[in-house]
Amino acid sequence: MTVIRNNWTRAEITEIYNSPILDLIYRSATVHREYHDAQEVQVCTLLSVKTGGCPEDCSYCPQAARYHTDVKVQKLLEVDEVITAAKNAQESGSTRFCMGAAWREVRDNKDFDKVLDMVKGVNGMGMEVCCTLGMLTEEQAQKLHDAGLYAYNHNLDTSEEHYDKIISTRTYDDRLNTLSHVRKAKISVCSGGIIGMGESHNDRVGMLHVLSNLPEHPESVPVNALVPVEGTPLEAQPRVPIWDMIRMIATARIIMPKAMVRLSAGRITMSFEEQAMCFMAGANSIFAGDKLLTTPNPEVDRDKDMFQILNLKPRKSFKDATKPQVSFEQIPV
Ligand code: SAM
Ligand code: DTB
Ligand code: SF4
Repeated sequence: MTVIRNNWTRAEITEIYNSPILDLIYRSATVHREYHDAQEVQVCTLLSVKTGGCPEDCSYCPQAARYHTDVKVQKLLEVDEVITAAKNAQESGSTRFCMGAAWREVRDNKDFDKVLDMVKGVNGMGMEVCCTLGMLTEEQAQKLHDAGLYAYNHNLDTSEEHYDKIISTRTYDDRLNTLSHVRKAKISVCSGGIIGMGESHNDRVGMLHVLSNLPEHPESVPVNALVPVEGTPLEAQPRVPIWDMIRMIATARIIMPKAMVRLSAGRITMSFEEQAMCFMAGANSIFAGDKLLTTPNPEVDRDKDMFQILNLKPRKSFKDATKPQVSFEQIPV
């Protein structure tokens, strides 16, 4: 059995990332099969509960107030609107529901109380509930945990060296601190990044190095391909080569064998064959539904066809949890 290591060196990760592509895929597919059922892919749904008007300057993001994009500002949704969306997601076969807010950080106010109610509601339905709300204090993480939050998404996005070319309004250490608050509150950690933002291969290795050397690996590592959005500084970035996506996924799988590696943003421009290679390399989750937070994603029916062709089956919720919160019969895709 491949051992779980938290002491990978940058040189070792570089060597894996640069190995001949077919050898790399063979190795990652082997590690994947040691720890996971290779036919199983988790289907997750995203909902933007508060959209746009964000004070941060993340160059990739259509929700930053300072860039002129087509995104319409939408204040925090009502709890019942969110519950209805979660029910629809569950009925179409989703087992994780992730709520995103275009906030720099959580503030202790009525909006946060409302998010806590959303978390309670979705957890009560037997779905893995996840949030991505920006920076959190230890106390806020604890409150989310007490409300039933299962996972928190907070991406490192890129390497520490490339970070200030992408974002200037918060630091890498801010991100790491939030991750440690999430970990301390016993919430499952979801953290990964984006490729295709003008970073070097070395930057990608750098990000994977930080993630794989955390005291505990994130349970979930999203690998996003940049979705370039008109009006953002990265609007003209070329599409990231599929081979780079595969190298990223395979390397993440090899160095963090137990993590769920999520083939996240960017599927809209990928063929079934390209996505199949990503699953072969060890990706085992997708976001379903025709919208991510604000950008397009493949239609549910198209993904159903893909699951059928590739003989994939949706994974049940709470599979890795020591104590399943609620036992619930899932509706198959
Ligand atoms: N505002 C919170 C934050 O930044 O932590 C949560 C929401 S934010 C939209 C969640 C993540 O979405 C970002 O960290 C980034 O990795 C990803 N993301 C945003 N825009 C993207 C884009 N155009 N393409 C790919 N990923 C993107
Ligand atoms: C993550 O790593 N990818 C998802 C989720 N975490 C929140 C979000 C991708 C957002 C893509 C841009 C958009 O739709 O606004
Ligand atoms: Fe705001 Fe998050 Fe977008 Fe950055 S990624 S601009 S913090 S919504």
